[in-house]
Amino acid sequence: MSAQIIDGKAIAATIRGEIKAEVDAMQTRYSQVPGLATVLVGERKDSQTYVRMKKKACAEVGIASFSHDLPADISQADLLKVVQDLNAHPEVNGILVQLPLPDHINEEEILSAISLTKDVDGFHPINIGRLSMKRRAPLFVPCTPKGCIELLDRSGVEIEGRRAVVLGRSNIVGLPVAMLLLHRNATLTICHSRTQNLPQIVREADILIAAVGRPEMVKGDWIKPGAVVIDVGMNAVDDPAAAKGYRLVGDVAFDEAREVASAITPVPGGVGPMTIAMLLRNTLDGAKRTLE
Ligand code: NAP
Ligand code: LUD
Repeated sequence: MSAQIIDGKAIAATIRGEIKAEVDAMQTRYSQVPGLATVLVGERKDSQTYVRMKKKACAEVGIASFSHDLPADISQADLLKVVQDLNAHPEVNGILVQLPLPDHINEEEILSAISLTKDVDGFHPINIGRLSMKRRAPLFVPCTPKGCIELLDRSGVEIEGRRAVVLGRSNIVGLPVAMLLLHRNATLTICHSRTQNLPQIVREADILIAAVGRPEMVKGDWIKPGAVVIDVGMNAVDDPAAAKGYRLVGDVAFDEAREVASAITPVPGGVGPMTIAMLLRNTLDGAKRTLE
């Protein structure tokens, strides 16, 4: 039997509709809308694409966006100054510093400089620390991990008590999504590049979150029959038949996995649009907190 396809694109569109209604209400009641500042350093094509999509999504729901496109050779001090100015800017409720930053920039120092109340990516060490502890609420939860949980919830997938396996332990996806699953009472296994017998461990998963950045690494016969698969991977692979010369694939061999899983996210159209929807949600929530 073929798996249910979890349509992240459609779910994200529903969420953007919910956000737009709340932004409209805020505008009516307070004559104010939420504001997001985007900080893009350098000219990486993928980062440019994602930031453009984020600004377009802001416009669609009525969130104001403030662009800061900065040269790749900007100094640490100048970038820090941009962040500090945005911290003080009254119309900015959220600050997004798109990652990765150039090698000469100290990422930790930049992310730590973002005001806790404007940290809509949830990457400030204090927010990550709170996310990782019991009963310590972070002000914001990172967007991609939050989007993964939202996809499970809106697809009616039970998390509590189930075996969850997370592939990857990065600061932006693997680690925070694992913490969220733990808070929701999953029984958790985290795998990484030194994990032994990976296929065997993946076969235990009722819920599999793949975030390794290896095209189609997870094969159909690694999936437990009936498992739910959330594929975070976004990998460009050469494809002469495609208009751009490449196509996007996930970390999971989709065609094989869909024959075994009960539900699975596609790439594109799965987690990606949810990352952007969660950024809008966090920006709106930040603005609401400021007004209250
Ligand atoms: P990352 O920082 O490169 O982390 C990759 C993780 O996977 C690391 O923990 C690494 O282990 C582990 N890993 C790598 N090769 C492995 C292997 N052969 N077996 C087991 N584990 C392995 O990547 P990331 O930023 O988390 O991103 C992961 C993927 O998600 C990428 O394709 C990225 O483009 C995509 N992504 C998508 C979204 C979205 O919104 N859809 C958002 C963010 C990222 P070690 O820790 O041992 O090195
Ligand atoms: N840095 C992110 N760096 C990279 N895909 C994203 C992403 C949308 N500070 C900071 O936005 O949250 C972040 N905060 N990230 N990412 C990756 C990561 C960051 C990835 C994919 C998409 C954001 C997305 O919308 C579409 C999809 O999967 O359907 C396809 C887009 C396309 O190129 O066609």
